Amino acid sequence: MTDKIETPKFGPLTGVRVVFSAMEIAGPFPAQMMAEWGAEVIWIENVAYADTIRVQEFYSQFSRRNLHSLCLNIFSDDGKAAFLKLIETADVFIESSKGPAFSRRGITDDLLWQHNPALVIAHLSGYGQWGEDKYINLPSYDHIAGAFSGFLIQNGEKDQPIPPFPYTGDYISGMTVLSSVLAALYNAKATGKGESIDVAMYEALLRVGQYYMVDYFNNGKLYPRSTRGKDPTQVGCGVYKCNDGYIVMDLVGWKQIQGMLTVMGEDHLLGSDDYPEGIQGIRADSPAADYLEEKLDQFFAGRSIEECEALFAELVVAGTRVLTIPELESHPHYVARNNFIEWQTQDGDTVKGLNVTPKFKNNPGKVWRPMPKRGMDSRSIMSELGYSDSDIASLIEQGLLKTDDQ
Ligand code: CCQ
Repeated sequence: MTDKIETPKFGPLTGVRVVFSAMEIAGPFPAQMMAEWGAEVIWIENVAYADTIRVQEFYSQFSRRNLHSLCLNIFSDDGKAAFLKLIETADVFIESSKGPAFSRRGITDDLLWQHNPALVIAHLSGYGQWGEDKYINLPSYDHIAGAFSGFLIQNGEKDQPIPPFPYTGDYISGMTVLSSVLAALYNAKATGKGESIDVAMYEALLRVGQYYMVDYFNNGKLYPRSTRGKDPTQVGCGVYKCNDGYIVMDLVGWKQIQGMLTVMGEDHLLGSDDYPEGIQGIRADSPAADYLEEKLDQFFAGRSIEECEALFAELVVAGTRVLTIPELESHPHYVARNNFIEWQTQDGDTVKGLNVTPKFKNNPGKVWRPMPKRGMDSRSIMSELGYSDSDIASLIEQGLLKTDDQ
């Protein structure tokens, strides 16, 4: 008989079992975060082809660590029976496919709840489980969700929308799954009743894209996109070029505005009707906004990054250099907080990546296992579900189950 899978006990989610059927970034992201916080997480891969993330040599190692791999055709009769047995052992099931793909193939929420009434189900898709028929079955990736949600049109430069890389829409969608699953899990644990959550990628982005958009709904105002990395609504907020690189500043708060404008010799503007004493921010549609932005550009262009950082510290203005990736890797603050770690892959190679975030004081998360090979845990999981070695061999023979040693 094959051994059962084991997950060490650690983190705030110890004892929680999560099953997911998803690929790339958005759907796996919440599951893997939970795995780093102590949940036992089973990654179901299609037998027909692998999760496309596996072609990314290092990102796959980073984004699939701590997981168990089951490679099963869940839509065949025998595979579906095994999948439903697995669901009986789970607290959470996450899937990310084209719209209502699961219910279309007979795996409805009601069927899942017949097998496990307390199950929290999250469906992640581009456009949601219901709505206009034309949209709900369409495929979606980061850029599609960005374009459809009004998020992309707000990003980039004046004359062209530019996506906020890397793949912001995927991570925001994944974060939406993560937070909603945890809310539903809290309720399911208290009541014994599960939940089904419909996360549409475009809605996740629509939710976080409201800051400027709500003005349009209420007064018809549309903001221009950024010019050279500047906030379209506030003076003194955004990216500035020094004589040796880039800094950012968010000039917010009366003391900060007063301090900065005094150093620049522009404090004569303050105390007027347009900029009365005590203002907390300088609106980009105020009379002297363009003048001040030009003065800020000139001010920073004549100084080094170090001079600017020293000034920010002195005036208690929020600002910092724009760190390059090599700079952040060796930055003393990163080192002090142990932000990067190394671990061994299944093949014994060393890989380096981000440590677990955020930091839980009482129940810290950890990295305890590298990315599993495809189907590496198929035997153990099926054995745990009551399948004998010969049952497993038969499923493999029929091409419904894969293991890493075939
Ligand atoms: O966007 C992301 C990263 C991206 C990076 N980059 C910009 C570089 C591209 O930004 S992550 C977000 C990805 N999008 C989503 O998660 C939204 C919802 N999902 C989808 O829209 C589609 O699943 C997606 C991602 C576009 C991929 O579509 P696909 O290539 O057709 O693959 P699939 O849906 O995973 O699976 C293909 C088939 C499906 O059957 P169908 O085509 O008849 O509907 C599926 O049901 C089936 O395989 N299947 C399985 C199975 N798992 C999936 C299993 N275990 N057993 C049997 N069948």
